[in-house]
Amino acid sequence: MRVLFVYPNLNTQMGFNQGLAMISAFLKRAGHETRLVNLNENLPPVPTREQIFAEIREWNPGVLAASTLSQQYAEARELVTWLRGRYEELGETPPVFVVGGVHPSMVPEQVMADGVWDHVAVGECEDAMLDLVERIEGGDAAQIASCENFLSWKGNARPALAEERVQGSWQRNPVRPFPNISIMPMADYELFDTQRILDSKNGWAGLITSRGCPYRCTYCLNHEVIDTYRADLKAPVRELNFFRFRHPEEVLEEMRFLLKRYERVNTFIMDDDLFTQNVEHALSFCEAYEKSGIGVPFVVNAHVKQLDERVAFALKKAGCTILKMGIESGSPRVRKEILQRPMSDNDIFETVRLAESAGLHSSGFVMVGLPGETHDERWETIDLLARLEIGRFRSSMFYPFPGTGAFKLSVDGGYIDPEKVERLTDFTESSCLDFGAAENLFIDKLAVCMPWFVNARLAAARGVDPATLPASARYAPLVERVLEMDAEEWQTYKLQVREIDAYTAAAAAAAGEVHYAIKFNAFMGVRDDYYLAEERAAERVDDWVTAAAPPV
Ligand code: B12
Ligand code: SF4
Repeated sequence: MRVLFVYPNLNTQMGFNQGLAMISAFLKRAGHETRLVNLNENLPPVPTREQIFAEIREWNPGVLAASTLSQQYAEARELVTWLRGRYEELGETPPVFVVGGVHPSMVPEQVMADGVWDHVAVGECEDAMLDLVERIEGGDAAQIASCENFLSWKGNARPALAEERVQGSWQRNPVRPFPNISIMPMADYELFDTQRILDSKNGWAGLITSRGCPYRCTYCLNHEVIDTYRADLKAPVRELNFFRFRHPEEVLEEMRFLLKRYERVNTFIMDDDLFTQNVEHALSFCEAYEKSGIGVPFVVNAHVKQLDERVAFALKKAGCTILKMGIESGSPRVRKEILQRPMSDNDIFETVRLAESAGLHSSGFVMVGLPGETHDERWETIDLLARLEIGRFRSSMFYPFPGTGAFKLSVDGGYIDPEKVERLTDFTESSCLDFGAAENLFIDKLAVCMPWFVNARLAAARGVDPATLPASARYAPLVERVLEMDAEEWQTYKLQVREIDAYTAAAAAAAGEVHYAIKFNAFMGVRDDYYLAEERAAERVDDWVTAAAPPV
């Protein structure tokens, strides 16, 4: 059968979709044909709806399958609603419409209630999608409607009237066990315009060596995923085999393929939720990678509660450059009570120090605008970053993903702004929570200028006079000015923040001051030693900065 995938990835970060690439590999291995409509403004030309419709009619797939995260879902639903309308106008039968991915997995009943899909997928679907496609080919309605991992209309008959497409008219079939990722075919990179994606991501290629995570942070998908599998399979967590690993040799084979098939791959991003969690897996991968001689730098994710010293040094030896970890908030209360992410300040300090002593560049994620967080607790995040002096940090606006515990906290606390919640496609741009005008303004300022706030607090964090730490003296007046601005003045000023940051950071660098600059994207604060070394390596640094900056 022919399956046309749609990835509605507009106005958000560009990304290769591993999930679709894996499903496509499974389908192709079984002899089916696949194609992709990848909607992203960075991959022009973006086809219009009419062009997509024309492609469907020309290629004539049996199934149209969309993959969506939460912020991509509205686009997918609107496209399929429109396609259904066009088929109706022509009196033709449309393909079978299926949707899967993180959003449908988190709120499947809500997605089914939209009434536009024939099947809504829950969980990891490599085997499940193949099974569904083959049942559709078989044509037996009862078989199709009862396929595991899907919500389907009873008798495979989507009611003709919208008012009949309600709870009770569909069945929710249980999920099947998690697929065994150690025996899977390689992701289908040919499905995507992979060379163009790699080029637009500066040669950074994402790979996965494990799936799953043992934690249950309220803002992440994993607690809901595991609860769904536990309920459906009626088994305790330890029997579900959620946290799974690929054999290092399989990952190396995929890396070699990427290097041979595509040009300019210069960094591998290991997109595992937590690469360092299983010490044995991490050590065996590092050893195999080092022996392989592939030698391309790579970056990994870690939890601050789990970085074994042997792993830290093995990572460095194997070529890992950056260790990324979730810090999320500077307040231990917020981490424990709101995020369900109990970790002490000490855990954070020890892990960052260990990473840096092993020679890894440390990188932390923090969130601003959390529900239930006080104004002072927001300052705790700034102060923790200033005390930590981590290599870099990325601050994101908190976005409550439907189906998560944090979404419920946001609704129960009365924080959700219903107008904004559907509209946002990229949650770094603004918050969909409402904390009142004054606090909303403060949060927006934090999100845009977090590195300035951190720089201003560096001296206090070290307990020294700002005069002895000039970066604080340099940035403190900027922060004071930002804090004094009302909403109107801020709206104009914020557009100039990158520019002001560029020249302020250049002056701080010329004077040899420890500081963070906004680099790589609008939400990343990078410590001077790292970005200057990188700029020097790329010979991009201005002459006058090179002359005045201290040796790295
Ligand atoms: C790698 C990754 C990225 C990469 C690549 C993203 C990509 N599109 O693949 C990068 C760094 C670019 C990225 C960016 C972002 N990410 Co991200 N990312 C991940 C991560 C860590 C792994 C995703 C992955 O590859 N999983 C492995 C594959 C095999 O699983 P999968 O994609 O879910 O697919 C399976 C099922 O979902 C299902 N399925 C998927 N599609 C379909 C379609 C059909 C028809 C069917 C039947 C089944 C099906 O079957 C697949 C195979 O098993 C996840 C966390 C996680 N554990 O999932 C977060 C995650 C997906 N990211 C998230 C977010 C929020 C983002 C950003 C918005 C962050 C930001 N502020 O910019 C951007 C959005 C960019 C974008 N447009 O995709 C959230 C999404 C939450 C939500 N409810 O939508 C997640 C879940 C993390 C979290 N906070 O919980 N991300
Ligand atoms: S540790 Fe990371 S991947 Fe695991 S549940 Fe928490 S946020 Fe999700």
